[in-house]
Amino acid sequence: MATAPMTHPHRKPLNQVDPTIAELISEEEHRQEDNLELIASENIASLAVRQTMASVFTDKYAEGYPGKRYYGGCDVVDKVEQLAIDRVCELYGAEAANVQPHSGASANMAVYFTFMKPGDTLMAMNLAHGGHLTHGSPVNFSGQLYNVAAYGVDDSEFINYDEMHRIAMETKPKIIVSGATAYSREFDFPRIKSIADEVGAMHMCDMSHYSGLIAAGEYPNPVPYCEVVTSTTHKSIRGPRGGMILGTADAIKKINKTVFPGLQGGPLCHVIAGKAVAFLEASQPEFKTYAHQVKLNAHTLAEALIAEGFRIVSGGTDSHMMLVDLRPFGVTGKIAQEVLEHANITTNKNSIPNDPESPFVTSGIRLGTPAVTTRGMKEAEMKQIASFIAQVLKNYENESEIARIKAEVTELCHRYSIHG
Ligand code: DSN
Repeated sequence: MATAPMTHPHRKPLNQVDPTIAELISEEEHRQEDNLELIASENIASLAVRQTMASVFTDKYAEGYPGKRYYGGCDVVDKVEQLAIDRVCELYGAEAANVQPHSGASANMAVYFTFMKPGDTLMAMNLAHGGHLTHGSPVNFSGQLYNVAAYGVDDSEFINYDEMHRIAMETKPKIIVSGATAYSREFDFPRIKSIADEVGAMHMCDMSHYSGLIAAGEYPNPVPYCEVVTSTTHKSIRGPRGGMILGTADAIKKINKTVFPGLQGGPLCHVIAGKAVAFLEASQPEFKTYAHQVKLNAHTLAEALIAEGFRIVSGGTDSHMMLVDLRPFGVTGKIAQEVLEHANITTNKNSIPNDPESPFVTSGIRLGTPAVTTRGMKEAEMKQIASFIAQVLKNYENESEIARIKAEVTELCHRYSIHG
């Protein structure tokens, strides 16, 4: 009697192998579809990027660099990694690049390990004014291994470059880091480069937040003013989750040894392939239109929130993000994040400069427009979102009002699907 051919377990689809994870993927897809994503560091990767990430490149070991690998069978991944390097150098006008860092944090670590010894001075933006954990926070390796000199904003809530200059002269840092996670204004890269030159420091920019805007010419490009530029690849640039380092040929030659074999083993070839796709996408005219709209949307959202009675830190934004001071509404960042989530609006609580609340409570939320712009939303929707936020925070103890607003948010989300 003939028997039905068996499907080899290796060929079975996910829903047959692991229905639990298949169901959780579907749950997350629905969450993303039904929620307004306003976390400034998140975005929605393209189908092409996601397909690449799920490709056979996940199977390949390729320690080393194109043309200099430790394992055989690397001729195809060599082409992929070289393509990613060439495309990213072209995109930002960089001499050289390393596309292997698994994250922005490991990219920053590779630069510090290459150019500093424990005890050397690292100068970067104060975390409480918008800097990042890897810019010298005491709970991070960067604050534990290095002597940290922080610069920040003054009463105008803009960076005080005279003060940065004074601190650099006094502390003589090895590296001055520009870039931030919660600073919405433009950095003056030529000024920072001149301060760095004067004190004999290297200028490194962590452009993670702004990298998509920079690729599209919508934010100043730090590359001509830095020895090294690090970035994540999944924020405004809209690629796969990961990191990268750009720099002079000389700097990247040294950094390459730190990334591998210094810090990492086999590169994530499937992610590097996804980065190559994202760099191609970011070089297209459609991406310029997208990045322009991201900025326009952020500006519109900030203005509409001001009209609703909120205070925006520094009075506005030059980028994709803003910090909202919630004190006029009498709510903390912690409460705002929670109640907005009940109305399907995803944000993160964030300290504002000189925040009287602790970092676990905060007086602010950080908002960004990259993800909602990817969905196709424009100025009219930003005004609607500002109104939703104000309505939620004015009625945060009123469950039926929150439910009503949630229904309107969901309806807006369904008009702008994450699937395009
Ligand atoms: N977690 C990122 C952000 O939200 O800005 C920084 O690493």
